Amino acid sequence: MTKFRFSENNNGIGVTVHEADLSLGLTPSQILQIQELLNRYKVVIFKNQNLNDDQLSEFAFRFGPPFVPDKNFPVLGSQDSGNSIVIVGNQANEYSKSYLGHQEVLPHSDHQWLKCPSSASLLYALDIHLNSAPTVWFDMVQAYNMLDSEIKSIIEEINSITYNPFYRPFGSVSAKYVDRDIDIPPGDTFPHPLVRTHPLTKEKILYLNIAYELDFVGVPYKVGNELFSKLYDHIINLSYKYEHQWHNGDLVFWDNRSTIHYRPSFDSSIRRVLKRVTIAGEMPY
Ligand SMILES: O=C(O)CCC(=O)C(=O)O
Ligand SMILES: [Fe+2]
Repeated sequence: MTKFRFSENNNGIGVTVHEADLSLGLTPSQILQIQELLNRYKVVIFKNQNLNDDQLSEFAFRFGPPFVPDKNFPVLGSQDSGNSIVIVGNQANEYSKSYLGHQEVLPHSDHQWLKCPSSASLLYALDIHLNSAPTVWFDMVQAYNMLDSEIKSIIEEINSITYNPFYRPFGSVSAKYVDRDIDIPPGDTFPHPLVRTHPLTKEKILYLNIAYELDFVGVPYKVGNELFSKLYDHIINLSYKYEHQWHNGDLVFWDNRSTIHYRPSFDSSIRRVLKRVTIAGEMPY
């Protein structure tokens, strides 16, 4: 087979690839096709996969090297050093430890607080029971495009700092514009452009999470806080989203530069276990 058939979802974000058995490996033209689909649709969905850890990593690392956590800067799963596969689950089980529990996970891009945040990630559904939570991805290229030109010109010049939530008790952080005169969150910080450029598509991206503590470099608190709440409302009301209802065997590959993702809370007694593999990225520009 040379190229895969695919069908797009609504709103330009999300595409489902048909009749792919990723355990068989990929031809160069299929790898290029999937990269093109990721660039264009930002979230690429494969159904009914049956992959062991080697096959999962082999698929993922066609698209870039593994993201390796630096022990000085905590991230999800970095306690298990050396393993590039992290369990995203609500019940500890035979798959070893489990992370992220059952609580709401607010809209964020992974590792935005690091010098080099990851470029993309994959979640592979292993054990999903009825009525667990979906995952929702927001298209942050469209979030940028939909801003009015005045805001665009203001934010073009701004760098933002996302504070590492893993220095705080797990699950205790929610979106908050930081007042540096009162409290500076712990940990080293790495400012990044609030409007970043996608290295492959050259598109501009509103690079802003609405999940963690953050601020804008050199911007007075009041001005920054107002700007943040405007951008927050803008993102919350964005219609360019893709919501994925999980089934066992689903593999979802997403662009972590051009999207943020969200998960609602769900009943802790409903089992929901996925494996996540993450691909390294560059310093945003
Ligand atoms: O559980 C989910 O749906 C998403 C979790 C998440 O944010 C992640 O794996 O990066
Ligand atoms: Fe995440």
